[in-house]
Amino acid sequence: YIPEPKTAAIVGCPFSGGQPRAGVDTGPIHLVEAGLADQLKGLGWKVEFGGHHQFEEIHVDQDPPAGIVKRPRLVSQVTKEVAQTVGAHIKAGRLPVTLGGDHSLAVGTVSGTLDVFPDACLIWIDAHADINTIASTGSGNLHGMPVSFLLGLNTPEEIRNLKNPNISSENGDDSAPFEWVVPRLSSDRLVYIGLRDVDDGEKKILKDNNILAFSMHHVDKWGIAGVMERALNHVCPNRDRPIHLSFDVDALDPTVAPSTGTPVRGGLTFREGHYICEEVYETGCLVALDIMEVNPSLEDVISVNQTVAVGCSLTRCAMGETLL
Ligand code: 4U7
Ligand code: MN
Ligand code: MN
Ligand code: MN
Repeated sequence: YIPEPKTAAIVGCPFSGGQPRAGVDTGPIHLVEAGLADQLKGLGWKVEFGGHHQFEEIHVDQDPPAGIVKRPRLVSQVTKEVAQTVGAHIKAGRLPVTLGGDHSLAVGTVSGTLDVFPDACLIWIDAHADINTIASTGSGNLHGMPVSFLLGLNTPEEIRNLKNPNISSENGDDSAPFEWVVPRLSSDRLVYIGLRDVDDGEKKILKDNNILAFSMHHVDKWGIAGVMERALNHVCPNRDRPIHLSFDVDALDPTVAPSTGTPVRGGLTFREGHYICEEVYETGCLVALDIMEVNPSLEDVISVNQTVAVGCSLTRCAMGETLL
């Protein structure tokens, strides 16, 4: 699946609407300014980068919460555009590298991948499961919910109710937020690694849907090599299915990636994180990559530089950098 000649497209997504903390929208700018494009060129990739995505704002007044769910219109509109962009890059033979921005963006990136490769599998690296539904979310932050939309865990009625009856869109579009999402992901093509902060409601969803998840406990028990082998054997048993890798930097320990909005101690080491990326590259099946939740406005300059550098090196490892 690796395009020949090796061609990548950087999709910079300066977006923070899926969670409350400002600053995560500057993540992609920092990653690009750190020289990510040149670093990938150094690995033999042709790299396309036409500037960061320019999202149209929806004023908060025009986007009140739907029940507890915050900014449904904005996040839906932005992720819909991202889905189109990511899908178009894959169709054109490019590997999209989406830089976040908050993890709600993955509603878009994964939808874009599944539009082109409906049989693709999803490897989700995160401290969190991001699988809260409209019914289960306690925070209402959409960066904690993308997987529920991709799997179709929300009912049509729940999605319909995300639309505010008092607000009509300018272009006469009467659809509800996220009604555009085709839930093409199946629960047996999804695997998690790195979990350690999963809400009770999410634990039940994972069980009910029989979703394979490796927490930090499993990483301790089997080592990252044992976990990766099990994970790949589950979602990509013959190493021939397209893989979408969605990497939330908060999967890493906060000592490794401190500048992120929802850090949780006890995370992946520097090497464990990079090993995951190296193993995915070795399958030859990677078709899309997300690097998410880098927030350069959190912590001190040293922490920010460290987090940005780790985002770049994870990307390089997923795109073929080797130690020898
Ligand atoms: B991230 C949370 F309640 N589960 O739903 C929620 F703990 O993309 C956190 O993984 C979500 O950073 C974290 O808000 C989203 C919370
Ligand atoms: Mn997370
Ligand atoms: Mn996440
Ligand atoms: Mn986070």
